Amino acid sequence: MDILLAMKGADLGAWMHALQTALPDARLRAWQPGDTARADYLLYWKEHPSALLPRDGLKAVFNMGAGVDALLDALRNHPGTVAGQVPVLRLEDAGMARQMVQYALYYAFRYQRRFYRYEAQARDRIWQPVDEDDAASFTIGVLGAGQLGLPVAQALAGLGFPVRIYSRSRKAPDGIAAYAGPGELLAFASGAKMLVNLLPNTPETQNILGRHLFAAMARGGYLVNLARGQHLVDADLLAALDDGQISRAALDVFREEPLPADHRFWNHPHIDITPHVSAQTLVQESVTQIVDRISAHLRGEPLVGIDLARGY
Ligand code: OXD
Repeated sequence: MDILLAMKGADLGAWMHALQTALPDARLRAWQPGDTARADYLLYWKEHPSALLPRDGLKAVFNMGAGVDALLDALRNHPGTVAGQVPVLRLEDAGMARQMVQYALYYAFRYQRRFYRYEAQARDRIWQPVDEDDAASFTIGVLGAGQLGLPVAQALAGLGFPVRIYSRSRKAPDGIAAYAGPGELLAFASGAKMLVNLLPNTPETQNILGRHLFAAMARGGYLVNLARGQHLVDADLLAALDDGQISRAALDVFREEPLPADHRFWNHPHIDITPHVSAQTLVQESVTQIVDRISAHLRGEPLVGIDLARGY
């Protein structure tokens, strides 16, 4: 079996070691420009789209991150790729949900308990309690009810926050209020103290984090964007922060990455920035999943890919 790794920026030594340990007989190779040779499985992440041209034996493409948008763009926009010919598989969580939960909980507490204000006060040696919100009145809206959104919503609800969830089709576990589709978006955001974005990046969801949504939230609310920079209207966030409608935002993703040195977000006193690290693809967890899927396929089970038209 030939496995081709076309994964830009990845530590290929670590991936190859984990794969070879799990599949001792597999032949592994790293993609190089011009490589159109046979491969049974392709592991792809942000590499040049020509890695996605047809090749003998190809049975599936694995997307090696949480979001499939970059892979779908490469498939659609580069002529002659294997789009529609072989399934595109996403990793089912692979340790990413756990990391997203950690990130979201950290900011929920940081904002609800106003830890950022105590940090600022401590720099000036100010000993002064500030008004905090009670968790029971700190309503959090989670946008996205997929493999990442659902566990985040459940974890927040388990800690006593009132939680709502927004998605394309209504889905939410017990105890979480579900809102579906654009017609319910403003009702979902209405009075929310914090929004956490975990939506897929599709034409319908781009620019969703904009002034109408912010205006529907409780005054002085908080925003946490863990999905894609394309979801956020940067100028609307800056205006909402200046106006006080939003108190603070935690941003892990940006329209342009790395965030350009002259971007206004960098030095904004009310924006917390992290460099797209909210959930990283963990080698061992991912390899275990890939090997399980390949083994099931070798036993004759079909490989079920994502819906390319829907975009996630
Ligand atoms: C992503 C990732 O899709 O980093 O953003 O996995």
